[in-house]
Amino acid sequence: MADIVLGQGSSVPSTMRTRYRDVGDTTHARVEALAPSEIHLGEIGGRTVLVKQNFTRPNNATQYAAGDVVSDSITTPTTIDLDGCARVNGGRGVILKVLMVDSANQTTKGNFELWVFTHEPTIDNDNSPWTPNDTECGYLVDIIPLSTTYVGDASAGAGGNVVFRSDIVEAGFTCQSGMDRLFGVLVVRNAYTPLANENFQFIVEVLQD
Ligand SMILES: [Ca+2]
Ligand SMILES: [Ca+2]
Repeated sequence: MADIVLGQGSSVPSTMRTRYRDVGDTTHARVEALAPSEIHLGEIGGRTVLVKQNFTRPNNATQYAAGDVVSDSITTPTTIDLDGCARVNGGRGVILKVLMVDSANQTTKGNFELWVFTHEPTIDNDNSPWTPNDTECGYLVDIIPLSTTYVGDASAGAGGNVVFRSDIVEAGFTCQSGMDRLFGVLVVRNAYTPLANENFQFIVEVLQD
């Protein structure tokens, strides 16, 4: 005889799947197994991933004022989309740390913050003041100062690079339904003179639930 399978929605719990396996002639052995689901066995403390994204700022070297947004356009800027922060859509996790690799090694370093949201805010144009509204701020995960700088290649300007490192963050989040993404906005807090087409790479360490 063939195996007999009792799937979800029958007389077994929705998380289980029961199979009566044919072990010869008219005899069946009952086998219980977990149905395909989000249940994990033997996993302790979630798992840690590095979420990466980058953007290139506009082709100008216009000095920023404190409080300006650093973004990818002076007319149609986009947020820093951090895909895969959660393991599943609507999932949860904790941001542990952020590294930002700046393609330019300027003499006066930028003093940057990464604002992280669960819902996409309206990002301001590059080199314009950052103006999140009250509703948008209600979706903040954290504001992460990129407070420590490490010079990589010490060549001046475009020939060099600098790594900005946050302190330990520990910012918990729940992604909005249907998304595993968080949204970032880079804000500068000093008068920073950038390079044209300066690139910013983000490496976000996330402990996923
Ligand atoms: Ca460089
Ligand atoms: Ca400005």
